[in-house]
Amino acid sequence: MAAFPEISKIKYEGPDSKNPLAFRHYNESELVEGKTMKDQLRFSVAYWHTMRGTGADPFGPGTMIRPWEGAGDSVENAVNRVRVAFEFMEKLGTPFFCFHDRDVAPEGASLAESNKNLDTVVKAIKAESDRTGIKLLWGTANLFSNPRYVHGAATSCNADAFAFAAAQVKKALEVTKELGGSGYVFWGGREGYQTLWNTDMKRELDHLARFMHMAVEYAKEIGFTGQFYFEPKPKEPTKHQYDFDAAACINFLRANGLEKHVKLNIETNHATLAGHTVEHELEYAGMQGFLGSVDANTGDLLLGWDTDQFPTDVYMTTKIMLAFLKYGGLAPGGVNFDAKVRRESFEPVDLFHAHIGGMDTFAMGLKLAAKIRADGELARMVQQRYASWDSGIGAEIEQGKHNFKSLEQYMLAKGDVAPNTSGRQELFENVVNRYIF
Ligand code: XUL
Ligand code: CO
Repeated sequence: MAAFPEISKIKYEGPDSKNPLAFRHYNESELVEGKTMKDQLRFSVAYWHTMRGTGADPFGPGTMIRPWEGAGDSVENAVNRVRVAFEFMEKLGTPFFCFHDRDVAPEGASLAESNKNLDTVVKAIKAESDRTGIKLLWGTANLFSNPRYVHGAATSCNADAFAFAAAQVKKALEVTKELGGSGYVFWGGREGYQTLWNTDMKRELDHLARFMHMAVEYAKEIGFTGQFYFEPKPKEPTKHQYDFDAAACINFLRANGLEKHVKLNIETNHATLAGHTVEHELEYAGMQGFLGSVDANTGDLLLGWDTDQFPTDVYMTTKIMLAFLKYGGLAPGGVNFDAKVRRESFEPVDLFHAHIGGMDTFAMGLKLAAKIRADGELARMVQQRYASWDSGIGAEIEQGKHNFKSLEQYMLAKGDVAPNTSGRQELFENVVNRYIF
């Protein structure tokens, strides 16, 4: 029985459509910079939010109406939920999905039982994936919900928690490989601390590095060739997460010899919680060769926590896609909607509205980014701003022909800096708006 009987395949109807269950901008076969929108954007549904989100918050229980959830947290229901997930994705037209091990299958009474449950559900996922062509973008393990991870997983003070986490990631890598996943994500979960009084930070970070190396080694052993990603997040659940932002993550990877194996999965709301913007994080990662994938959502600037809302801001998606086009596209990463419908949006159809809005906003962002790049005006204006580096003293400094003494000579002879030109921020903003409206 269909879970969404009243909804048929969501189609592209063009910008003038008023049909709420149609795309106005996401036209999967339309070419942008030589690739289809489908291949440029590589949209992914997050299993944990879309299939497991209940709407519970600290003040009350779940509110979501999900008729297919009748049988509760059983393996049987987990298998049935897989069919619902694929019906949803088929109707939506997303080519990928992402999951944590514990999103798709219930945890059993022992590790062996949990693995068995996972195998049963993965078999169902494999069948649905083969039937529909919808693939796993990346897999991951939930190393934060179970109370055994109260002090973290790889950074726990309890070595057994580290060992259990290792076993869980081993299995998660195996199923990710089995499903043909193109990546594997490490998000810190509870890897961080609440107070330094009880924390040996150096020891915990050394353990985290060892843990990641073990994952890289095991991937090699089983022939998993997907991309590893590290996902920055500054706080929540711990006060101080070790994977604070792109800079902290890249430093950790380089300091521990992991830079060849791991790129970053940048999440919008995590960037803003770190006091950055998503474009800052993408540019920072991109310029150093660490740009991998994106967890698409948005926060609420009036709230200081991870609200994981669906993105509807075209300026933001334009900036995200500008960064990705600049650094060579998203593949093997993608645009994963790590976003949830609001607690008040509890009907199944709201899942469609949320994803359609996010996909259209990203499609629009992609088209605008391509237009901005094709036109080249903005790039020319930036280049003009740095013109003093293109010839004369600037070019000589960039070529390594100067030192402090020669520059002192240069300035003694010249007297002072050539007049600065205006930054023209408002003009830049106006030029961007020219593409947008
Ligand atoms: C948590 C978060 C995670 C990761 C995967 O804030 O973003 O869902 O994306 O573990
Ligand atoms: Co995320």
